Amino acid sequence: PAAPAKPKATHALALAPVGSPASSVDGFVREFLRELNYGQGVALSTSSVNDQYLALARTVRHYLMARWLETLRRQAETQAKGVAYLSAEYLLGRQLGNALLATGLTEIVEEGLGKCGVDLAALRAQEVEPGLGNGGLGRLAACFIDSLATMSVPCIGYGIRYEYGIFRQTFVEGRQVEQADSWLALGAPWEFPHPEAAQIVTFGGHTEKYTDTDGVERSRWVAGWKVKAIPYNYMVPGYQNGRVNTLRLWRAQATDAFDLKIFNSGDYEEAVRAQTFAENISKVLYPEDSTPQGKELRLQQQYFFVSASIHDFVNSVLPKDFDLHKLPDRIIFQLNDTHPVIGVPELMRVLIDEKKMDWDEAWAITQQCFAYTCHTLLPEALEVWSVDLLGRLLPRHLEIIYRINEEFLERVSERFDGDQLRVSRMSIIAEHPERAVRMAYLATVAGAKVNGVAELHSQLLRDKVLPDFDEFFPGKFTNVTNGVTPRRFVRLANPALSELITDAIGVGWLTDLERLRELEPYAEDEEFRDRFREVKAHNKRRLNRVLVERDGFTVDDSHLLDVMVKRLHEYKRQTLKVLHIVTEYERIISGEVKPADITPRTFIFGAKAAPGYKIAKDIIHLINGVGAVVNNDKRVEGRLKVLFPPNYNVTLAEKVIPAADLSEQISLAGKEASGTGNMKFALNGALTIGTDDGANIEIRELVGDDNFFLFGLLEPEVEALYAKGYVPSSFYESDPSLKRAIDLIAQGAFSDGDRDVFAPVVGNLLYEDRFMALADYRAYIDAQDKVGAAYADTDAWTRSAILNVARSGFFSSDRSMRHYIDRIWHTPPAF
Ligand code: B1H
Repeated sequence: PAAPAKPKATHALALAPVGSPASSVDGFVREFLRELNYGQGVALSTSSVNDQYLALARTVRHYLMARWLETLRRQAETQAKGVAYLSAEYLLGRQLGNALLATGLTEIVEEGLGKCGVDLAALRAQEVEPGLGNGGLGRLAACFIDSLATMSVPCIGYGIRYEYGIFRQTFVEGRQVEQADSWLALGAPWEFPHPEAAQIVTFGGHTEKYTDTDGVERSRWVAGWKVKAIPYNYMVPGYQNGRVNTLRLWRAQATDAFDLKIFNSGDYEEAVRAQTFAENISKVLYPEDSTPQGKELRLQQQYFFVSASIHDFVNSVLPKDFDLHKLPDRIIFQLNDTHPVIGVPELMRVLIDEKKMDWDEAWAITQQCFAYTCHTLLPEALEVWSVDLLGRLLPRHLEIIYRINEEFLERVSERFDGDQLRVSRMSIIAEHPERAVRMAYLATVAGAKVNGVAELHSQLLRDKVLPDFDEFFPGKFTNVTNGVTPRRFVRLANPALSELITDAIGVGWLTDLERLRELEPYAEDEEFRDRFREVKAHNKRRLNRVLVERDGFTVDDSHLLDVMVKRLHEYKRQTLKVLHIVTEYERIISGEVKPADITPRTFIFGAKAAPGYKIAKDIIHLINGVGAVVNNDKRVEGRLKVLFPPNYNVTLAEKVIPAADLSEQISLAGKEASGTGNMKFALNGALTIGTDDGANIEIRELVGDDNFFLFGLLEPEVEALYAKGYVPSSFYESDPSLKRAIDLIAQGAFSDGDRDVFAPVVGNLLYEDRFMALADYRAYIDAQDKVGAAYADTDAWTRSAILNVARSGFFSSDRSMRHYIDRIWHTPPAF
């Protein structure tokens, strides 16, 4: 088929009516067997589960195809303004269930497969999720494109088709060991490669001045080497609305020049090495969440996908005769953090060097075509690229950045009377510790809007990180609080709760999540509460089945399920959670409490550590060490249990979150930009124990203080304590229960008596504790005691859980998208 980006033969496309093939059980069975026999080349009787899964995926694809082509046709016809979402990560999760939900085919498929003696659940389980992201940032991108499709807003997602996504985590003697994530190994039925629509991306070389044919003096980039970018398209179906948007991920390939070398140079080995070098660019996702390393390959990845995307959009998606002066009426490039910010000088280069625009024109257009979302406040997470590296890899872009900076600083100097301190503070180029480009500054100067991802985060961004810019660009900064897609995280992940909700308030809430408010009165309805509790218990039993099979763990549905799932990072404070568990354990073994007197709890952790993040890996080891001891100590009588299933990912999240009673959101105030797991838990009826941080604040405001366990320092108190001089050991000395917990760890109670194993973690807590776990310990333990007591009042707890669901509709990513559309993009629904 022709590349969908250029649907020329509209008459041919029109032959496929929307909704085809026939949506009947028999129609489905015909299609499925055809895919199995003629696509997969096997008979039903001899087919493997993987054959059946691939055939099913391709069959379901058929049902979306006509809608996809129709979406593209209408877009080509109307040229409606759309969003190009630029993101280095998309943490998509499994595709089959979502495609079935979007098409409304689940029942038909279940029945049809049943006729073939095939179990849909087994085929679902066969899918390996595309883990093309680290955590919240990548999952947010996936939620946003789902919402845009569901809201009929034109959007093309651009990113990288990593051959290896986020590593697969295993534990060996309690320590994290990483394995390559070969997500493509068993086939990739959801992707559509289009090698004929490849873009060329160049690197290196030098720039030179020349006199153009029109007599104008121009600069040009004489690049040193190039790679091919092959687009792989993925369907992004809206929820039962007939729209299918596109996600376009790029794969790096050597250009023909490399192949020629093989024949011409006679140096076969060298030629193949060159090929490997090119293909390395899309080989693997960097597994650092929030702490980017200044690695050359990473900059190559960033430029690779952004350059391919901008060229694709300008030269292939737009009609041939498109007047680029109107670009801002047609597209907004949304920068998902600083990773795609090299797109700013790239668009300038395309407009000036390739399209021969003059600087001022190009700059005016560029400033309207980009908007920037910041996802962090941690200083170590703010990306900078050394001038040395940038100049070597992208010499023309460095020139352009210099000029943008020069003109910007001139304006600053003019406005502030030559205030040199301010000028150097605001420079896009940092001078220390080395000359480097501050990507967040570049994005802020170029972006039409800059947004943070929760109220507190956006406020701190303006006040603490970019105050000079807020002053210089009034109105540029705004907030859009994150959201999550209710299709995946309520409807797909929690069918039992979804059914209960629909029984109570009817359909419609799934695309209008504020309607969950209508559940509020049901909190007082005893029968509803019973059913709600039964849903939780059902989800715990489902989780039990998954964990038994996956890891040999059991989950008791009478336990309070206390869950902390997120990337392992010191600021998120998994160690604080560990201190709570150790405290509970110590209370039992010291005889302070009888096991029978405590609320039985199962703690579930899920967390990957960046492979080079030593202390994070030590903390994983500690959690496993604590689990091994607590779970096997007879004195505990099974009243406490610590489970740490390895390789937490979207697939596991969909099973864990609906089963949870308690959601742990315990970052140090001011450090978690938003969090999105927090929203998923609340929407699934877990109560939150959390700090005054990120979107926790908005959750608490909405669900109400009575239905949320708040604890810990507030952000200004954190700042004040830092300023005063924080001495963690003073908390250790003055709180006997904290001292006992830390001493137990230090004495080797969780490491077979070996005092060295966890010494780095203990030492870090006592003498550094950058994220003030010890300062918040007492408040946390007290709050947890309240949780334990509250859970014992089953009815009151259930009431609170129902109110959490009823009052969390705000956290739909549809609402986030509405805000981006209204305040930033100005891209109304197309159809
Ligand atoms: C978030 C990142 C991130 N913020 C660098 N920053 C990365 C930074 O590969 N890297 O180098 C990867 C990821 N991720 C998260 O974004 C925030 O910590 C969360 O609080 C927030 O909810 C999420 C979505 O906005």
